[in-house]
Amino acid sequence: MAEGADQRANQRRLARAEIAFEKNHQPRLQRRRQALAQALRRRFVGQGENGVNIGAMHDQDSTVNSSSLKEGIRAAGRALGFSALGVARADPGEAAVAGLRDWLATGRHGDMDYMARHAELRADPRLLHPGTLTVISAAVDYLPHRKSVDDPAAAAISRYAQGRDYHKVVRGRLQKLADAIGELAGPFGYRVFSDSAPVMEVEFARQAGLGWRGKHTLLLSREGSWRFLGEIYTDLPLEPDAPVTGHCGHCRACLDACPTGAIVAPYEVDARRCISYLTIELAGPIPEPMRPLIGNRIYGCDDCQTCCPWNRFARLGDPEFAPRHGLDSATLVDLLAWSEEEFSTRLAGNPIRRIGHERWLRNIAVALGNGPSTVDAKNALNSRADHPSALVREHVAWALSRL
Ligand code: B12
Ligand code: SF4
Ligand code: SF4
Repeated sequence: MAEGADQRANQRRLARAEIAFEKNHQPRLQRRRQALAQALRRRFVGQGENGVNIGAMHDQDSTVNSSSLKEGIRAAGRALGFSALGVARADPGEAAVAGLRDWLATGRHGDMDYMARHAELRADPRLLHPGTLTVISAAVDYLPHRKSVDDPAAAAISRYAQGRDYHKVVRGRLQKLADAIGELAGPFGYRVFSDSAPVMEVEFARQAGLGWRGKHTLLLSREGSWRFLGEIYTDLPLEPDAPVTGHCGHCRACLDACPTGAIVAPYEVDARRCISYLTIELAGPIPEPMRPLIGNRIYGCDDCQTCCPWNRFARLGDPEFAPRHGLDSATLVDLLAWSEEEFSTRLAGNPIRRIGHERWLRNIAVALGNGPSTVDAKNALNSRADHPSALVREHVAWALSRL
């Protein structure tokens, strides 16, 4: 899962605008921070148990050491349905940036050009949003209330994509959280994200104490990993939380469970082998040797999380993400029959819509080719054999050759 195509164009525009903003509006930023300092002084001096250090809030070494402001932010976060919230400095650190560079240098991002193009913005929050001192990292749970149907003729759609589009839901909530912070602290500079811009989301969540990095590279906690992440970049100099220690121990269940060997070493995913990349990010043909390994997964993959022992303790997800349109139980044959119009209307507000009807058909054809050789499956594939898209036709022919 990654920042989508529509967001990529936005990123470019925003990055240019933000850099221009940085050049032209430094004095305005300074004034805004001074106003913020005064607001904080008014609200928190004499109130906080730890006192307030706002005299030197213009650099990363100063913090508003006010537990009452942070407690206020946490309480607002809980009221808005965030399952975890923490604070990190706006600096991913050398090790994380070196990891990102190594990953890019070895080509593990595949065709996700935006990962390479925006590496500098990703590595430095102040380039993406000038004036950022702090990252407020927050999580929302999405584990569905019931298990998906386990049947090779059914479509396996990853849990995160069975309900409403998290990009909008999480960012909407973060905006409300930012409004609540404004009520507490007065005017402040900020920008909200959830998989919508070049941000090192897992690393900041780790630093903010929301959990540790599992060997599958996702953020993992004692309440599991079925969580979306989102952030507020802000010029509030809040005191960072402490990271938690990792609890993967000797376990390697996710490395062993991965159907394609995409977790090439602990904490290293080669996206080119990951089913999530192959079914969502990759625009062209799915490499033939990978197709049989995909099974009936038509959008993303959950295997490295379903096998994880910590997910036994996961909480049920937010009702916003409850499965819609039977996406937890639909058959491959039924989904292949959806017209382009049905695809667009039924999946309005769902992240799947972003891949478009052509890739949707490509993925379902591969899954049918991996499934049982039934008359229904063959008829369904034959009905798409003359599809105007060469990509769809080739995947349908491949599938028919296996049934
Ligand atoms: C690109 C991307 C993908 C790509 C690449 C995945 C990946 N592991 O990098 C693909 C398309 C494969 C993908 C898949 C999925 N994704 Co995704 N993805 C992202 C995205 C946009 C960026 C992640 C990133 O920066 N990758 C770059 C690499 C370098 O980072 P990394 O793997 O975390 O590696 C770090 C270290 O492990 C180390 N490292 C890595 N490789 C190497 C190599 C060497 C030699 C060294 C020394 C170090 C090192 O350095 C890195 C920096 O700290 C984030 C959103 C965001 N903006 O952060 C969502 C995000 C990570 N994805 C998410 C999800 C849910 C998924 C899926 C579960 C979706 C699904 N069900 O199909 C799968 C899980 C696959 C997996 N095991 O990672 C969530 C994770 C939530 C959580 N609990 O952590 C995020 C945070 C989106 C969100 N806002 O919720 N994703
Ligand atoms: S999402 Fe699936 S393919 Fe990707 S790393 Fe996890 S188990 Fe492997
Ligand atoms: S499956 Fe095991 S190794 Fe993988 S993330 Fe979970 S605890 Fe860590």
